[in-house]
Amino acid sequence: MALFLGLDCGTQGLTAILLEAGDVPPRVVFEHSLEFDRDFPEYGTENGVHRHQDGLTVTAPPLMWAAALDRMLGAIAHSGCDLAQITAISGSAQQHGTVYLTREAERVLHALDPARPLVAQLAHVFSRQDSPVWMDESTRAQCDEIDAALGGPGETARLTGSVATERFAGPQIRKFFEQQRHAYHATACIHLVSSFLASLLAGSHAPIDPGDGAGMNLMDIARRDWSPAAIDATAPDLQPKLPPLRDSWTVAGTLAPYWQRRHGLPAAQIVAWSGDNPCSLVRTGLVREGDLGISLGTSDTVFAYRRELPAAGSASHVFGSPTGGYMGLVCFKNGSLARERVRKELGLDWSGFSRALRDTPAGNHGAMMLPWFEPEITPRVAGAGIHRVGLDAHDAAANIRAVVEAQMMAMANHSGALSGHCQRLVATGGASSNREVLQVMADVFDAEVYQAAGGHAACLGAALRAFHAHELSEGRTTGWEQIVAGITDPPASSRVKPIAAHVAVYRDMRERYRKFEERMSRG
Ligand code: XUL
Repeated sequence: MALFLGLDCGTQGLTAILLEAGDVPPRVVFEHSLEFDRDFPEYGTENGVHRHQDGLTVTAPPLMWAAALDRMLGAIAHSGCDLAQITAISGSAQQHGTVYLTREAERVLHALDPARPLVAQLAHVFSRQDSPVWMDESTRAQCDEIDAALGGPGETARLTGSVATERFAGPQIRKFFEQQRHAYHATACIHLVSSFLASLLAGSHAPIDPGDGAGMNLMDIARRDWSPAAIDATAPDLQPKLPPLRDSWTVAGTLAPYWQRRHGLPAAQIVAWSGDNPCSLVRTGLVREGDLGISLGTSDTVFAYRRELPAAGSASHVFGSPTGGYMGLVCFKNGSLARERVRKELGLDWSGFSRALRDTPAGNHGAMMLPWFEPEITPRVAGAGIHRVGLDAHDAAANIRAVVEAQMMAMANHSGALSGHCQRLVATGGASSNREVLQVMADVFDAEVYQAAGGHAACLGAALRAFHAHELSEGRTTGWEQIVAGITDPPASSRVKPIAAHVAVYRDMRERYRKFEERMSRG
């Protein structure tokens, strides 16, 4: 039975899923995760990243991602699965991060020696040892320059799907050009994390897909091709450094001889990788309009599928959907790390966290918190800061509720344009297994919430994309509804219904929260 491999390089770790699919309903047969901090301590990351002293710059070593990929394929080789059945491989990665490669990279990728670990051979391929990642907020000046060159934020959004955005690849590339001009000119190719890892697997430069490509402020969102105007506004001589943009179902090559000989894997198809949010869109079954996806991961994101190109707002983004069409997305930086911080500071385990939500009333007696443990993306808040009203910092249960209510109210308030059309919410990510959290979500959004079955949404989405691309390459035009049938439907038993009395409480409270947020984000 054919196997399809999905990989997901998230902020904090790398996950793999082998999916059996084809003549039988799709089924996960192997799953494995590596954590960067725990499994690769030599790179000295904290939650998968390096935070710099300015409080704004956040990077990660691309070599660490390569080391993880090598170890993961070794684990797959020892999984006991019938490796010969691995037919196609695709992937998902944290969005926006950029990887800068020298001219030497192409030759090295073609000639990887299976007798030596991957990282030992990548010493000379990087023109920049650190990759800025999605948590980086250090490019405000470059965003303003790009917006000004393109005719203002509204024009940048119309052209690229987003206003110039700090974490996006374009402003990051501009900063690199401005601050490390020599290294910029020594760069032959700039990849996203997704296309970089696909390139390692294929042994040659892989394309970028419109799902992840839209997170660069460089792609013309309507044409799904590079925008010469946006490229000119970003940095000189940039066009030749960008990999081609290709459909998400493009077969970029076959698994390079390095992986075949080193790990005994077959010459499987390498399908273009995409971003983690576009892959989660597939996994949550959002291949048609109607549902709103909410991912509670390192970042919290709200997203929806759109057939026609929607307008981007000042906080929302439009990406290409890897199924064709578009996806709208709003991203919040203070996601799982904020929930974790409060839980740990108050000395609770996860069952204590749930108990705190059960023991406190909807609306928290009017108490509210702005949980900006990190500078926030939505709304844009340049400096970290926790703000409380009517909330005793030592009241553990009330603080837990305050964080969850704040996150849900912020998501509901900022995703109005997306949620307006949606009938139900599909939640995914670590915290979605917590029914108390989902109850707050249902009450704040006034909508039924379902939990996507199983974890690792982006990874499974990548495996489903590998399956879809393989079908196409065999001339079978299996529709997306068929591809996701039987695996993405959230179980009916996971449904959480809104409670009318709570909905009424949050209707008022959302407005008070909006004003509180507006006041404090102005500084
Ligand atoms: C989306 C975003 C994050 C990362 C997290 O715009 O920045 O969700 O993709 O991996």
